[in-house]
Amino acid sequence: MLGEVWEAADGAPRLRLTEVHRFANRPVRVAGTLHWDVLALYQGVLDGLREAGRRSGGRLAGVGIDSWAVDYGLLDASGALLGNPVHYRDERTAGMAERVAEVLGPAELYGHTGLQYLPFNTVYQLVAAQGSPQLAAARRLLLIPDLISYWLTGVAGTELTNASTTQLIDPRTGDWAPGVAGPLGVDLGLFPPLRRPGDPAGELLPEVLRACGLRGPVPVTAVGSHDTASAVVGVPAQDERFAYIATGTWSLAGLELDRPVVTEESRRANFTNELGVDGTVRYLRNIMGLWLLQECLREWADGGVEPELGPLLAAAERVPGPRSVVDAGAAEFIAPGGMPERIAAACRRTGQPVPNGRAELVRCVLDSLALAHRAAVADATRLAGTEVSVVHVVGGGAHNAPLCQLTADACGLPVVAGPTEAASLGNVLVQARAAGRVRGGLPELRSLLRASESPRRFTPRGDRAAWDRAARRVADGGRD
Ligand code: LFR
Repeated sequence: MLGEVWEAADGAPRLRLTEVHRFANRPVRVAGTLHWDVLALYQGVLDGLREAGRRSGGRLAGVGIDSWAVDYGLLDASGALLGNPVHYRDERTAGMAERVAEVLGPAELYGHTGLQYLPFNTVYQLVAAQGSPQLAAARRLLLIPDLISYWLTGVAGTELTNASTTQLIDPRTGDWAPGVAGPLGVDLGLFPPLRRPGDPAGELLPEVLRACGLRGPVPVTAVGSHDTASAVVGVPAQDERFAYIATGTWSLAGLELDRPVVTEESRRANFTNELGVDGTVRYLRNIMGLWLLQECLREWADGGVEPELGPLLAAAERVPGPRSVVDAGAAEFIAPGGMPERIAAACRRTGQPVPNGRAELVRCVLDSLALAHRAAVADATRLAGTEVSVVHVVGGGAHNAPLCQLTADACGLPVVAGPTEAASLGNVLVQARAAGRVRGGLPELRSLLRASESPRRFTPRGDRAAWDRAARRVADGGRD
């Protein structure tokens, strides 16, 4: 994505974002393990930089990297990558929560880190890797955006917003949590020094400049390198009374707070305290998100071609609902494969009608997501002792009008949908500020966003009771 800050006729800055290159991210299962094809991703990044440079006369004012969280690459003493990073959806973390619990109970672990239990948190991946020759040979661990940044610059660092998803950071101090790493035998020395969004992260190496046809120097800036941290910067909120849902493969639903909520009640509600840009806390819950739909589409592909989403969504809108709903927070949906059958099985198990045909199944996914969004917003406000007057939906799902409307209906709150590219916008805004092109804190960055983007508004429609009943069906395992 190429971001440009330009001056409008009124003399005020505006932001423009252009997609210059898109590449597939295709995980590869090999010898029983699901990996990221990280070199293909790096090549995609180089191709994108070359295209961005071509469109801006070979000059770029900066580069910032964000990606999904928790996963990492290991480097040996010479800085060479030791194997392809393992995908967080790989099964290697099965049973790790139990193993960790023998050393640190769930309450104690939450007390240190305030992080939601997700089976794939980095700490469980590292415990699963213990004893492997690869980990033994490792001298450095780099989270995915830090790895890309290292290849581009030769400079190694650990960006804090993403580090906060490892379950090795204390959200109160914004520093490592030795009380977790020590007892679990995790070597914090593998992580290079922490850096914060806005910190310099090196310059593009001469070989990268050459490969991309760029003129140096091109500084690389640490941004909210966790995509969700950047997406929250990209929420065009007008004041502080908002909830956000960053929708894409995942739905990350919650609040922006100035301090973490690390209570036992919060742990039981499976809320996370990830760190955000400018010292904020992302108090949110991970919900399965459009992954449920993506996996259905993949399953329904005919000769490698997936069915078109538009007509399917239109058909799903005509199905009366909410009817059958599944728990879109359940770990049973994390792994890839067989999604339509798994959703049908969950409906059957909970005594609800099994969706009949694609439209009904898509409707079930949309209703289930809307319901999970509502629960997350309600629980977050209750646990943080605050209220909201609007729900911002950003990310890919902001394009999905039925999902936005159903979310408004279920929450009983207006939904403001867009921008879809919130993560890229948040990334670029933090770079632009570091480069001195824009000034201020998150409110100023967001007002620049509002001047540059036009989101769509969805007003809640009637029947709250139907959503209450659907919520009970999920909570009670199917009984109305
Ligand atoms: C979204 C996201 C989520 C994280 C999940 C796995 O893209 O980064 O925030 O929990 O991917 O890393």
